[in-house]
Amino acid sequence: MAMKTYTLFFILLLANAAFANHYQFIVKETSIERLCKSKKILTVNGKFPGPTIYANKGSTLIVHVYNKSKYNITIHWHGVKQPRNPWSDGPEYITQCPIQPGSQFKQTIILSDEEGTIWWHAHNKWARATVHGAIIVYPNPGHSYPFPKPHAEIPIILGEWWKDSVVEVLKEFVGSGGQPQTSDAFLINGQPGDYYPCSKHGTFKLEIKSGKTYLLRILNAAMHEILFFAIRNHKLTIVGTDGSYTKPLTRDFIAISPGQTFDCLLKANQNPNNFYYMAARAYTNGTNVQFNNSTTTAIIKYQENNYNFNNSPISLPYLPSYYDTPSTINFSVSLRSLASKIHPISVPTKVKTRLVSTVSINLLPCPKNNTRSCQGPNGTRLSASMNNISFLTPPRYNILEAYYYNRVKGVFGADFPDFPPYVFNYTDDVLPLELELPKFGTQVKVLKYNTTVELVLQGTNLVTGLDHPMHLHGYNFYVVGWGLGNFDEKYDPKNYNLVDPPRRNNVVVPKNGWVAIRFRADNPGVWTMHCHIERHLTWGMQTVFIVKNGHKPEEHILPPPHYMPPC
Ligand SMILES: *[C@@H]1O[C@H](CO)[C@@H](O)[C@H](O)[C@H]1NC(C)=O
Ligand SMILES: *[C@@H]1O[C@H](CO)[C@@H](O)[C@H](O)[C@H]1NC(C)=O
Ligand SMILES: *[C@@H]1O[C@H](CO)[C@@H](O)[C@H](O)[C@H]1NC(C)=O
Ligand SMILES: *[C@@H]1O[C@H](CO)[C@@H](O)[C@H](O)[C@H]1NC(C)=O
Ligand SMILES: *[C@@H]1O[C@H](CO)[C@@H](O)[C@H](O)[C@H]1NC(C)=O
Ligand SMILES: *[C@@H]1O[C@H](CO)[C@@H](O)[C@H](O)[C@H]1NC(C)=O
Ligand SMILES: *[C@@H]1O[C@H](CO)[C@@H](O)[C@H](O)[C@H]1NC(C)=O
Ligand SMILES: *[C@@H]1O[C@H](CO)[C@@H](O)[C@H](O)[C@H]1NC(C)=O
Ligand SMILES: *[C@@H]1O[C@H](CO)[C@@H](O)[C@H](O)[C@H]1NC(C)=O
Ligand SMILES: *[C@@H]1O[C@H](CO)[C@@H](O)[C@H](O)[C@H]1NC(C)=O
Ligand SMILES: CC(=O)N[C@H]1CO[C@H](CO)[C@@H](O)[C@@H]1O
Ligand SMILES: [Cu+2]
Repeated sequence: MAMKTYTLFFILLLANAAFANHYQFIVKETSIERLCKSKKILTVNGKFPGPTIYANKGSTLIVHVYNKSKYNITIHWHGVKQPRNPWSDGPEYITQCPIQPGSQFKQTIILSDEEGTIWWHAHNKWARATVHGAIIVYPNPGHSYPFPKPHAEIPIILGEWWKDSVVEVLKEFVGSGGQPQTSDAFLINGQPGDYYPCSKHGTFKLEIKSGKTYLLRILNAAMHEILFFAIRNHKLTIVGTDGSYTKPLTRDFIAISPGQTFDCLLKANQNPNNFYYMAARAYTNGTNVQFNNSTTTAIIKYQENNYNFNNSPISLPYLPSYYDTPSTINFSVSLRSLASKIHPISVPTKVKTRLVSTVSINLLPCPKNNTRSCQGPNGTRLSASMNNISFLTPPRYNILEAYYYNRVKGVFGADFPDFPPYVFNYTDDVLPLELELPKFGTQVKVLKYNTTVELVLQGTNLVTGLDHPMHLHGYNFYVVGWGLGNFDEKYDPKNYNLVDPPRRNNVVVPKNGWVAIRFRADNPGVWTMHCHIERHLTWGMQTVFIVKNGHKPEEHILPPPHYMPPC
């Protein structure tokens, strides 16, 4: 027995030696040339997109973040559950105070059952526009993918770019009360591509070999837009999402929301003498919502191809129209968990805690002393809410430390409602204007350890119906149901998928529709849930779950690290 343990330990050591377990993240301003000009942006290690982290399933990483910029920063490990370790989760003023200029924070990233592609990004203000990168989690040593081993793996990071500094874009946005300045480009691996001025030379190029299969690890790091993504003449076979495997799903295009990831197999099975574009552009279907309608591209070249692409015509793939809601819904509801013997799932079948929350856009009346700040519809200020509460981020402390030390009163309240405070026809075409006004507050929902939660997220047509990609920290959840219109608690649960629902950390509540998610609250901590469309988050579409400790010591939040950034 002792011998066996020893051997296992030795093998683990060897296997883990393949990847670094320690990373240094230097946050600093770096000049990057895009769209004909050079601009200083916040980066990690001078890279844009930032460095990729490689790890084995279940390993623990240490990332030492040094802030050598003049801005506050925090880093979140998106899709990492961080069992019992909210201390390194990252959202500013929720689990920590920011890492201030000149200071540092050693973060511990505890991987558990995540396998596939997840990512990291800044989680304060709008810094994540340029501070983000992929995390690739490989199967445990001795295990393989539940699909044929790909010839190579390529991160495809979709992004969004402003010519102005995002700090200024955010300031102007908050000051105006209206919509943010639309972005100037979308990006594939940091590059806008051939359809933007001065960008041809930098266009990302992927070389593939006829007959081989490639694994594209696609993530959407854009700030505001759900994106359609496709490759000319090639199909994509989705095999994973948000760090969990799916049943293979083969499609001509994908729809990917900010915050989501997809692992897709690409077969090099087309005429090698052509060049092919991969391309992405926005999807949004709301009244008076502005977005940039341009297309970002990258080029696929076969190794066997001897032509010079500078004089070869390249064609774009088909992408659905900007407003094509049915296509996005069709795609996202077609996903199924792999749910195999080796990759089992455990969907809670008995629900102890039932919650329903609306997700709404709201309007605020114009303050008399600052009418310039009212560029929302009809001279109002735009806002957003869950269960009619527009979330106020604590200004001077963070919820985790306030909760853990039980010292600081008044940082948050525990009154997030279990159900919408007012029941109405949420998705009616015309709604009374008085309903558009939200309340404000820092209200959390406290959950008992190990309770089984069903949360129905109900979109509303207040101001405008829109899709909302809702992201939960600290958990993966199962998407057991969805529908258009209003959730009907009598009939809809009968159609739930409790057999192989997709396991995700970010699900789109469809425009004027709902989704039902389930999870077991077995990770004590302070975990935010919010819309991953950045302007909606800024407007307050957010809440926080506090999951209490269980009885046993191994069901408690881990002790805090020796050093947490102070406020
Ligand atoms: C979209 O981006 C392009 C290229 O930067 C720019 O020319 C155009 O004005 C933008 N469109 C909108 C609607 O902002
Ligand atoms: C994109 O937006 C611009 C500016 O609003 C508009 O002129 C153009 O027609 C739009 N293009 C498409 C393809 O919708
Ligand atoms: C936009 O959304 C509405 C539902 O709110 C839908 O009826 C309409 O078909 C969508 N537009 C398109 C072009 O799909
Ligand atoms: C969803 O899309 C697939 C692939 O395009 C198509 O075969 C299927 O009919 C669509 N399903 C619905 C319900 O529209
Ligand atoms: C406007 O008044 C509110 C409260 O009366 C105050 O908090 C705010 O600072 C004032 N804003 C300006 C621009 O004076
Ligand atoms: C809610 O509004 C929709 C759209 O106007 C309508 O079709 C539906 O019948 C309404 N539901 C109820 C229960 O009134
Ligand atoms: C939200 O709360 C505000 C303030 O109490 C109220 O005026 C509004 O009608 C409420 N809206 C909804 C949808 O509950
Ligand atoms: C959590 O609840 C499940 C089902 O009720 C139970 O089987 C399990 O033992 C519980 N786990 C703990 C640690 O309490
Ligand atoms: C703006 O005001 C008009 C007239 O009162 C109203 O019909 C419209 O719904 C309002 N728009 C919004 C987004 O509230
Ligand atoms: C940076 O964080 C500190 C600590 O919370 C805060 O006092 C300061 O105002 C922040 N700076 C900016 C520019 O937000
Ligand atoms: C200690 C440290 O890294 N300080 C840096 C903080 O940010 C300023 C502004 O960029 C730098 O000049 C300092 O070197
Ligand atoms: Cu949203």
